[in-house]
Amino acid sequence: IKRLARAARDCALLDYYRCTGPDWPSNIETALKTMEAAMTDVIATNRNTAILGMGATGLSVARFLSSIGKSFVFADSRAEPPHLQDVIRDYPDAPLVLGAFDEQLFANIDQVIVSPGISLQEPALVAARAAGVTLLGDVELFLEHAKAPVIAITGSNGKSTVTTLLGEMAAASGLSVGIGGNLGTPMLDLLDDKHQLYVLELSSFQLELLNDTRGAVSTLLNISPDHMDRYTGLQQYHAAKHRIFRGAGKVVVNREDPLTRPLLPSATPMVSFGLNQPDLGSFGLLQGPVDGYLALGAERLMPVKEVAIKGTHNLANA
Ligand code: UMA
Repeated sequence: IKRLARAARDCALLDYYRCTGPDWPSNIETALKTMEAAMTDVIATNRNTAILGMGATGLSVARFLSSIGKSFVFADSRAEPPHLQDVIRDYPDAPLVLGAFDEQLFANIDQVIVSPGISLQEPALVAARAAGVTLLGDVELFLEHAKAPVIAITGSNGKSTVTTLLGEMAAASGLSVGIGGNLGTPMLDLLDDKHQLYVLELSSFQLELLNDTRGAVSTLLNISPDHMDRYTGLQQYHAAKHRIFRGAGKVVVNREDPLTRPLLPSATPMVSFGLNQPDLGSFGLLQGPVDGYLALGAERLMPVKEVAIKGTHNLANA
């Protein structure tokens, strides 16, 4: 490309306008950077925003948007959602729309923050998306504003245990850590500039709209059929779960569950865990699950007998 550009104008493609430096407004590099900045601004200030769902997530989104001075429409498909009175009290200026979602709701809306309990197959959401409305989840907002590294954990089983263990280990080592997500505390309520680390449990519902984990350490612990009322089959559930690897900076995989293996460029650092004997740089068990050791390669980390949480599956979680 560079050669082509030089042949055309005797300068690099990104300096197509000869003599303009990167600080010139007409410089293509500058324009691209500006565009990139605008595109990564998930909640663009000049866009009309709706929050769908008045559950724990919807309320956390409302608190977050209010904290950055962004107005919103609040909607829930139920006639009497559980936190309605709190919403009326705390957001007297926010238009409220209750009852089944319809296309009218999105007529003047540019972006919608969708709560995880709402299916993206809702006909009104499908139509809104087709009409160009941006659908976002709270995780996208969270990742845009989190200033500390993020560990993102999903899986069909054990994700709450692993999130809790990891969070407590980080806290015990002296880090200020925010722990939550599907586990309980909505992730936007965790945002705090003093945190040095976030450990998030993410459900398949929360992952459905995620496009970029922005360099997180991501893991998919295991996959077995779950929430099959929401998905057309295992393949769709699997696809939702695997979104956790998009843009990951490092991945941790279960070498005994091939469905968890991500399709990623080989340059992405990868660590594996399993209940079998680990290779160099991987986690596993030495000398079996009864009298053996949790190990990193050949290095014994801890006797199995000292692991307080019982059950072989918890050795994998540990
Ligand atoms: N609902 C409606 N209409 C709406 C909005 C919600 O009928 O307009 C219903 C949903 O169908 C659902 C219920 O209300 O039955 C709650 O949905 P929600 O999206 O408002 O849920 P939140 O209160 O925000 O809680 C969500 C997670 N719940 C779900 O994904 C269903 C909580 O995980 C999570 O702790 C919380 O966000 C904070 O991140 C719970 C859960 O059951 C524990 N998760 C499932 C799981 O672990 O298997 C995925």
